[in-house]
Amino acid sequence: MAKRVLVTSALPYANGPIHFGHIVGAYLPADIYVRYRRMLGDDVHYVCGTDEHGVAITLKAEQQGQDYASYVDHWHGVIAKTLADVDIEFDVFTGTAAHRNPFHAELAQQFFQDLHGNGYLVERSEEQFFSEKTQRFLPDRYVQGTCYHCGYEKARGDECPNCGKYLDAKQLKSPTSTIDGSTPTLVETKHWYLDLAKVRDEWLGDWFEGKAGDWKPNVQNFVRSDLKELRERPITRDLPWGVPVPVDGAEGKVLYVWFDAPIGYISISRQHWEDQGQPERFEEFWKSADTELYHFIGKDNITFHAVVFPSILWGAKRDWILPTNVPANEFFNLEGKKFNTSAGWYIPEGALDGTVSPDALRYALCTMMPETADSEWTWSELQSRINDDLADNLGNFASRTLRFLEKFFDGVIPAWSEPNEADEALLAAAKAHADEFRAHLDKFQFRKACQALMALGNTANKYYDTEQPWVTVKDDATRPRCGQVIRACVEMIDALSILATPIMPRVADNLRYAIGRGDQAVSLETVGAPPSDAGEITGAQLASALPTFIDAKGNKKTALFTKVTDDYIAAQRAQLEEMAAASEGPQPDPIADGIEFDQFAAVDIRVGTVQTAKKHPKADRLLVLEVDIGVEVRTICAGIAEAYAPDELTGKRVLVVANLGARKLRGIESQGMVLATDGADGKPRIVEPNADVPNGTRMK
Ligand code: B3M
Ligand code: ZN
Repeated sequence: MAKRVLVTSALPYANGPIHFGHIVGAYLPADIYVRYRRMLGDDVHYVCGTDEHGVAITLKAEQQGQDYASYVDHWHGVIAKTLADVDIEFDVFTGTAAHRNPFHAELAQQFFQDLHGNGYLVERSEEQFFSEKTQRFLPDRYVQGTCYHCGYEKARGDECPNCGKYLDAKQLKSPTSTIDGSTPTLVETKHWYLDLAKVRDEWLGDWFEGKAGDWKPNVQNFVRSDLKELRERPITRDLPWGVPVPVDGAEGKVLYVWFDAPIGYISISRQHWEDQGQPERFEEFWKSADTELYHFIGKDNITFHAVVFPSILWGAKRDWILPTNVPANEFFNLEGKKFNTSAGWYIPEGALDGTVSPDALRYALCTMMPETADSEWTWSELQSRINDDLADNLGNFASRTLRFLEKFFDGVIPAWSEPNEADEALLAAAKAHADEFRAHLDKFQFRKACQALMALGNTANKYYDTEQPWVTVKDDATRPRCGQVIRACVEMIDALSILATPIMPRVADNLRYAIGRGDQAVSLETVGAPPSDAGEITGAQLASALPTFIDAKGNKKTALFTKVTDDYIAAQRAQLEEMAAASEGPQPDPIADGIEFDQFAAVDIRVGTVQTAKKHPKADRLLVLEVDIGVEVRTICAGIAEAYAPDELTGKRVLVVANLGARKLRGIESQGMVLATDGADGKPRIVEPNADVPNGTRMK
């Protein structure tokens, strides 16, 4: 019987790009799981969208002078594309903002009211920072100040980026508003809290423990310690963007982003079935106790999915289903360090294009998945997985079988006939690998599922080597046996394509077209069974179904996978180091103490042109310039010899501080100063005025 299955991945914040760490944590495993369950014949819907509310978003949009809706639209598009590029295929990908999802706000408000009515919300007034200057409250990171744990000066109102502790904004030292720089005052405001301890005592604790053993160990351990320390969580904010709090007198207040975001899974589903013209399926899925519900997330989202969201679903008391499981992954690093775009520690867009196909990338990422502990991307691991596993194992088996058929059997796949013991053993081994594969995926062990796929490849390659079809083909007496062996190899390509289906969907398709089964349904049940149609197969695409590529000599070739070269890997590593080094360049100096306008106006800066330049006879660092500043010609000693040869300065336009007292520099009187700054290499650079400004013009 087909089961109803809902799969979700964490709704990515529409607030920046997503990288491999996110993909391997929450999207790739979900997508593989969805394809796997579909292959089992289940009725699976994969639901996702962008998370479009919250302070991180409003603050960035305001800083960039963009309206909130256009800001989230931009990131929605970028994120959707990144996910599509690795073939993450959702049934629906919308979001939580009102203009993208007409059902979201109403549903989130209904949850709020249900929880309120059922006694799980606590209402409380408390003081909160307020900017008199802009007349608005300053929740979370709208305030910054000095951390009262570690002394870090730019701690945010919700969290200290230095020591990682959660903060009570009111206790920050020297708080300032991040939007207007003013010192905020404390003003009384009303907020609602979710009484998690009450839910835990009534139900949550028993529910969670009742499923002990189902949870992945990382989730189980994390939540157990969380449950002990549950406190009330504020679920509203004073903000101009979000889902309005549905209570009279709550103008200007919205639901906290972490309250409305998981409800997004439900509202996005609703939208999905409305768009499909099957609105009745929404409740059929979300309110039937036997629907399975899986949330794929990264470890930083465990509390919200295994504690807070179940409490919201249960506390509303409207028969919403509860998560069947929350397969959370740990963190994914890059070559030993956290992915960090601003520190230059990331894989630049396009780095894999033309070298690593989306399928090869999916497979490699899957083998590196941080399932039980943090893990990392290394370039050498990528190379081994593609070359050793994909090219030498899978690719080699497929291509030698297909080319053999083309060469010795005129492209006709022989009938399955008179299988011997070795063939029976081969089928039994294939079935065993398929069973392992299934068991691993049922437990969300994606790395082990990859190993089962490779084990099947090894079994198939060994069979080919042992049976030596290249020998048996030569003799009429053994040729029938050769035909059966190569047919058995075709059945192994079939089996490999089936196990590859969730992980490498395109490769699986290629393989199935290669053996003439491109249009047939894929089922794990058939792996290891003798072929249902034992006759010979004509018209299969064979090696021409495999992807084409241009080899080093410029020839067009086909191969299931192309190998990754040492040069490519070395270049990627070098590029990573370069990007990191470049981003460590000089940090801008802090802004100096304030001055009055008069002080600025007292500095007389004139536009000039260098007439001559020569080396200072006694100082290597200095050049002696004659500069025409309109009113007169000045002699100026400038510390720029390190960066400029005297010749290249003649005719250069400069800015000169003209009323600076003259001073002698190693014997030559310098009558002013040429404005310069430091380049990225730390060497001086002359500041040049606009070309059409005459000498002598004063800067103001
Ligand atoms: N947007 C956090 C994240 O992207 C958050 C997840 C929401 S899931 C309902 O990691
Ligand atoms: Zn701190």
